Amino acid sequence: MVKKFTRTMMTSGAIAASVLLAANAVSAGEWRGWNIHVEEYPVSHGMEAFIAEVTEKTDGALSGKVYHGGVLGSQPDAIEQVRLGALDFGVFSLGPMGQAVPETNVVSLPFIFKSVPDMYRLMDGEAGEAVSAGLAAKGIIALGYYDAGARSFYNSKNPINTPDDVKGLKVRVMNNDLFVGMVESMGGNATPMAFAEVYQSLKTGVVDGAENNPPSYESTNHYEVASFYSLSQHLIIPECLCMSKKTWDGLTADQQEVVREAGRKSTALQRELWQAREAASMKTVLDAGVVVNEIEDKSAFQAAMTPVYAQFLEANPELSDLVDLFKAN
Ligand code: BDP
Repeated sequence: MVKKFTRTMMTSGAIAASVLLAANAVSAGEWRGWNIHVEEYPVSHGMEAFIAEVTEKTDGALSGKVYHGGVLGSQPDAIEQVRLGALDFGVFSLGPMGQAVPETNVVSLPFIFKSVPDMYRLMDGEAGEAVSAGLAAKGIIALGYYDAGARSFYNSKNPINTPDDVKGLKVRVMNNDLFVGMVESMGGNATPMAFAEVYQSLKTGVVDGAENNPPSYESTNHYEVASFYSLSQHLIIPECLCMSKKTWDGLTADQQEVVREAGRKSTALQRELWQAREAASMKTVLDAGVVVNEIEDKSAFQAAMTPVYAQFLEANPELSDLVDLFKAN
């Protein structure tokens, strides 16, 4: 009698599961990955390579789908969803992660890295481990730090050669008070805004400019509506191939090793693709007639942005050792 009852329960459970499957059109256990970029982008290729490797190495026991183009929502929302386990993985700029994970703010300080190779070295070493520990404490496992180059200002009004040229400009920034302070330190008006809204806002004059790396400036077509690109290179912000700790904790030790290795490989691939894409994006915008100006001596920008450090350390005194660790290397 008891046996029969159990079997009946299992059968109805299985039926319920398959109904659920059909409704979601994703197989059970298939991970969902969030990506803000278009499919043809180094981040996107890195994520696809990651999930392909995980699937192959586990003979399909683990699999997933990457949702490109931000269709699963805005970046700040997606970060929360990965923390909660509603999304399994994603690639996030550390820029908008500061709200949730204070340690990530350190890499959002202007000119904290001297160069992109320095960023690699630091993120792959002790300093990066401290950031990863901060992420883990907030429910996110960092599987690797992708390259996002250096961010520079662009706008529809005039070339920016000195901090004074930013005065009065309405500049879109990522969602983080640090970036608001950064633009205000030069007398500009900062507007935090979702990435997806920037093109229209530039076009209609809601903002005069924004700041980003060449591949994002190009792939979003922002260059069509803001054709002065000034190479201030004030921010070098890495991106994190992030997995939800909830998903991670459900894996066996062997599976975790497979995922770690796939993360390492995907990071190496993304960094390689990034270099080529940066050059290609610069060529595209130059061919389209964008006025690009180099800023040989960036010391005036560095000096103007110095108050950002003081404000940050005043609000986060416990992070001053980490700031020093990044600065000393
Ligand atoms: C791009 C980052 C992306 C950000 C975007 C932005 O790859 O994660 O959302 O900048 O400015 O470079 O919002």
